[in-house]
Amino acid sequence: MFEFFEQIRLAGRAFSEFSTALFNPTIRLGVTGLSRAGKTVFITALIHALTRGGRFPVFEALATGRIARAQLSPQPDDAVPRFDYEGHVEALVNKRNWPDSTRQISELRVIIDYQSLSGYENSLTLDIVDYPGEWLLDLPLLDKSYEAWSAESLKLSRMPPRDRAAAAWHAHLATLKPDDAADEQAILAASRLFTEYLHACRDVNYGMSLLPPGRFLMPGELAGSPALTFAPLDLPGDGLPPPGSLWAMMQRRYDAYIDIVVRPFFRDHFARLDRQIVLVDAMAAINAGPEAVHDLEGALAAVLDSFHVGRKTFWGTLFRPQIDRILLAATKADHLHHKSHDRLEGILRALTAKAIARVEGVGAEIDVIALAAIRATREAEIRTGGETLDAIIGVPEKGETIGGQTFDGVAEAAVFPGELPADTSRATRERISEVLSGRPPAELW
Ligand SMILES: Nc1nc2c(ncn2[C@@H]2O[C@H](COP(=O)(O)OP(=O)(O)OP(=O)(O)O)[C@@H](O)[C@H]2O)c(=O)[nH]1
Ligand SMILES: [Mg+2]
Repeated sequence: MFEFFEQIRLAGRAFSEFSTALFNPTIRLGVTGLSRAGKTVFITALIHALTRGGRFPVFEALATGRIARAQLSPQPDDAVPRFDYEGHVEALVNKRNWPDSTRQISELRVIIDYQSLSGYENSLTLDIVDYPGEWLLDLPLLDKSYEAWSAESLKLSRMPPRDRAAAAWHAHLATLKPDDAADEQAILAASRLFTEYLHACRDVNYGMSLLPPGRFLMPGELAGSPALTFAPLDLPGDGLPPPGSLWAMMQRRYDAYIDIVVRPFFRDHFARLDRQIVLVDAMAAINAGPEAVHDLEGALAAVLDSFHVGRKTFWGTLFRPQIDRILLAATKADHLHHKSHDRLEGILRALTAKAIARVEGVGAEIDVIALAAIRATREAEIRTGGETLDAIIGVPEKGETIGGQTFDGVAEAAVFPGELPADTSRATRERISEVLSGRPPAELW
């Protein structure tokens, strides 16, 4: 059922581009993406292909030589968990299950020996770092005050469809007076309702992506700590918080979040990366509707801005981020017929055009591709009447419902994913949303 790195045409091109000119013998490659984007599957497939001497095109262009061998090596950072490659291969290949969700940073070192065209043996040390994209969304907070963040978060939460998810939190917020004495119970309630709102936005029905602070959704060992117990307040446009007030307390905790969570991530991880792959599940947003697509566009702009922001802040000048190449990849392309891959790529390109222009202005190169790390489907042509339709056949997950039928995790389904809009080069975001919302729903054969 699963075939690692099935040669989806497009994956090759940009990858070989992406990995050329590696003069530096040690490369730190960050792989990120929002939750469920496909990070774990992608890294597992990448390492599998490398260590099994796969014909995977990534490093073919590495000095246009050939890979003699690639092997795993103990990873160098003592404080970072190892990427559980063996566990994930076991799940994917032997058990035929998708890997469990991962909620923290992890790392793996691969040493690649290759022969260059001129016949020399060379070796490249590749450190692959897997971290949640939600952490990137936090980077703009580095130079944002509590007041500015509060105002932005509130504004966003008052726009549809977020306003519906925010109703309970807004009702509580209306009872809070920023200048009143700080009250732990009120802060706890505000923080809980705000976190529930963030979770609701992330829910499948909304599919929202733009959700800082990232750790509110994946708190890890910080769950329940004061640094994660705060929420936006409806504040006056200017002024200072009275000492001992609710406002002062929220502000202090927001600052603690920056100190304890955001700055160490920037310094210890982000600023040390050389290359970055950002995986995007554009299909999920497209399926959730135009609002989710719009929101994804905002989240991607924020993600790409973090490469830009990182450089111009005080912290950026101290720990100069050195990422010079960014690859944006639309994942799970095997959910579409290969004829639509160009279009998926085009959509991702259109969604990120403005943000890309900004990042390129600071000297990082960006490329966009569509790829499938794993091919879990096959393509077929189905004749109905006089027409031949392109279909995708696969096994929907247990409990998944398509076209009103609920699947048991064994039976196959054929879907017609429909056409993605073709010409996105000149298209504006509104145009894409309009086209997408008019897309016929997937049909069950
Ligand atoms: N068809 C297909 N599905 C994929 C592919 N990659 C990922 N998926 C699906 O997407 C889900 C999430 O993939 P993961 O690799 O676990 O995603 P992640 O970004 O590591 O997710 P978190 O660890 O939860 O942040 C998987 O369980 C699969 O259902 C792919 O190449 N093809
Ligand atoms: Mg993962």
